[in-house]
Amino acid sequence: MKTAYVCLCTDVIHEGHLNIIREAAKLGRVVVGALSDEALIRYNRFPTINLDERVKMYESLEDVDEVIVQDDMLYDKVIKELHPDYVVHGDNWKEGAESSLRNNVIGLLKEYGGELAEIPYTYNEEVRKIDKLYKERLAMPEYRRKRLRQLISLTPIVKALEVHSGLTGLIAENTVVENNGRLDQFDAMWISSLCDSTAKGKPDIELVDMSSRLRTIDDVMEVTTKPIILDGDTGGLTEHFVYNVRTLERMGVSAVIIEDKTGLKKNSLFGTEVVQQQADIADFCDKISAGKKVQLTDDFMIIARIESLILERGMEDALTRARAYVKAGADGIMIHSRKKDPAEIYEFCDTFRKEDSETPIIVVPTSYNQVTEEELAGHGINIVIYANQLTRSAVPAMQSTAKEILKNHRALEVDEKLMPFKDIIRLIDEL
Ligand code: SPV
Ligand code: MG
Repeated sequence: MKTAYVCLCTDVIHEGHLNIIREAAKLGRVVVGALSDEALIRYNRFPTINLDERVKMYESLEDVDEVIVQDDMLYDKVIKELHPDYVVHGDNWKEGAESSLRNNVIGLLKEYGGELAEIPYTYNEEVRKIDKLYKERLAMPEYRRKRLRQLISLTPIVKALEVHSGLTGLIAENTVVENNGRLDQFDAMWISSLCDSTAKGKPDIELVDMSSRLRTIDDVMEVTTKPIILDGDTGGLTEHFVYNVRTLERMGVSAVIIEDKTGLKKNSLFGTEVVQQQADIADFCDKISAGKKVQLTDDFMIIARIESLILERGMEDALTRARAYVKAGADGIMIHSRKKDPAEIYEFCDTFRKEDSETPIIVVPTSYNQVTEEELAGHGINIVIYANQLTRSAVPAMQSTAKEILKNHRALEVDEKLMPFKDIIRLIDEL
């Protein structure tokens, strides 16, 4: 009896999947590989049911003889162990980033004469509808909110990209690249106070009020499913912060990060070049505790951001604050630095991790941008935030375009640097 192997990474079985399995059954004994959560989150949409549930679901399908777990996006291990006569897949992976996985499978099968059977992908109205419903489910607050905590336990380091609009949200949501044969994507979104303010032409001094910030969050949420970390600045008055925690939690935001500053907040990257005052430890602890007290789910996270290194108050001060904030209920610690060298960040993380192996650590490597995600994870860091790079790439591009048009009294010269208008009108799909 021949073996036909099908890897599935779906939460919802539709006609397209059933068709692939039916075709596989014509070729031999059907072994389904359920892609592990760790592999799935890099490759596809976030799972709404866990691996055990997916395995049970696949086992219940007619024509499926056995279900195994495929714990890597690449088929190497599975193919080497199983030596299937056929790998069966929809033909929709011939193009785009997934084609690298296809090429890898072709290479592996060639080694022993296995065959790739590609089934024309069913993409009818019903399949389209199921696909859309599945995506919309992920955008619901109860799914989105808990996803950050799920990611922290699933991946060595959660990668968050700055967004400040529906369009930048779509970039964080949809950008997928191939890296050494595997696919990769961002895990989460950071709604930066700097970039949200900049997009509105305002300075980053808590001038853009919470109603406006909520509007930005809503614009992003309308078109995305990935979890949101809000830059909550100082959190404002404790009496106001508790209301904002409730609102953010209800909307489906996963975490708010508040920084231990008081008075007129300026951007941290100014450091000591401007007057900035760090909050009293006890007052800031009260703010954290008050926020934790009012939240209704276990999903929502209040993360305390320590500004001691930014304000040159020393490592001991940073560590003292970290201990106090965790005791007050903080669900994570963000440690910030504007040095070019990551040494002080690593010293903080290594010391903190010796005392506390659990509390998530978050960093924003804007100035020390040479560090890799792997190095950060090696120092016990759980979330890396790319806090402003989308905005910083857009501003020079727009300034240069404006100058070119002014210089040439027409738009011809600049056109080759621009996205073709045929593409911009198709960038956003209609319902
Ligand atoms: C932001 O992105 O607004 C931040 C990070 O708070 S930083 O600009 O580095 O202070
Ligand atoms: Mg900020």
